[in-house]
Amino acid sequence: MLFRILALPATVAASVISPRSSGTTCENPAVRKEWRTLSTDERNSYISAVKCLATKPSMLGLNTTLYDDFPYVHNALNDDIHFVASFLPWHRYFVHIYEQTLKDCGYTGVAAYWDWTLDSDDTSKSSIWDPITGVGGNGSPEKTVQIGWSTYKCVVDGPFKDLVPAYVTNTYQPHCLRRTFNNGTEQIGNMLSEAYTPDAVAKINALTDYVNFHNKLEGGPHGAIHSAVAGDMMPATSPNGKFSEDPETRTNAYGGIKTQSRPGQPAPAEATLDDILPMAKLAKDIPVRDVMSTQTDLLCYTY
Ligand SMILES: *[C@@H]1O[C@H](CO)[C@@H](O)[C@H](O)[C@H]1NC(C)=O
Ligand SMILES: *[C@@H]1O[C@H](CO)[C@@H](O)[C@H](O)[C@H]1NC(C)=O
Ligand SMILES: [Cu+2]
Repeated sequence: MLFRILALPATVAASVISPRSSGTTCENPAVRKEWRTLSTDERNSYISAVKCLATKPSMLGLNTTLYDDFPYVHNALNDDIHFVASFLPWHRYFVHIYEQTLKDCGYTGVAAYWDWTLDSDDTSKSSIWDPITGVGGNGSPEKTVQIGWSTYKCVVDGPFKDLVPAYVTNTYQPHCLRRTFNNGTEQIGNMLSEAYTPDAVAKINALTDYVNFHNKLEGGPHGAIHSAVAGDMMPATSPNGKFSEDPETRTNAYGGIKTQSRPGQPAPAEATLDDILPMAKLAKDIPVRDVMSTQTDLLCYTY
């Protein structure tokens, strides 16, 4: 399963604009919850909805499931949405679409996220991996899958042990859900937690320059969690639930490179709020400015 929730604070004192768009009907924003604060019913409802996605047809016209549409689109757009200015707004919009799709499949709660900082003392022992109250644990050496030249460990407990993700990158290759907890070597160790301790995340949140903030967040905690869980990666999410310590100035702070910077290529254009977030038919493509605030008709949530 794949869900991410990223806050989009940070900033540069770019423009100072009210955090709410005018005319919003977002009077009572949904309050997103950390996984472990969901009630048993909410957790079960969430898990059933993820499983439901895996029983519905693709909305992209693929011969795979609605569940697979999300990793498929995320991967297809990989180079357009990572290490560029739109990393945060794109993922914010993507998570919103995922949440809506879960609701269409019967989920009745609010979007959930995993606060990595709560586990940084010993990530591999987190209750998030619990087979009953969590999402199941590490891959098992007892059940493996061969993909290309590599052997991967399959998740064998918890609600997603029978999930069969269809794609490896964008190649059709149905396989078990894979996880290989690690610390950059073969060891599990503490799963690169230096990058997402409460302190490390607080330092990033305190950055006032959008470009700096986005680079440190993407390259730091976000990258560490991807690498440390490995395999198909799992429900990642927000290290940082808070929308912003300084919404007045931060809401419309945006900038940086519009496309990835490549050696030998001309320098990328400067990103703007009018840049379009591509969603590859999963939803409407919209401009960055439409997701700069979470308290609008479109998004309407808080933490
Ligand atoms: C689905 O499409 C893939 C190509 O993307 C093909 O390899 C596979 O055989 C198809 N599966 C079914 C069940 O039609
Ligand atoms: C990984 O964990 C092992 C065992 O705990 C430790 O010896 C090693 O230094 C760790 N490596 C990193 C990069 O944290
Ligand atoms: Cu991504």
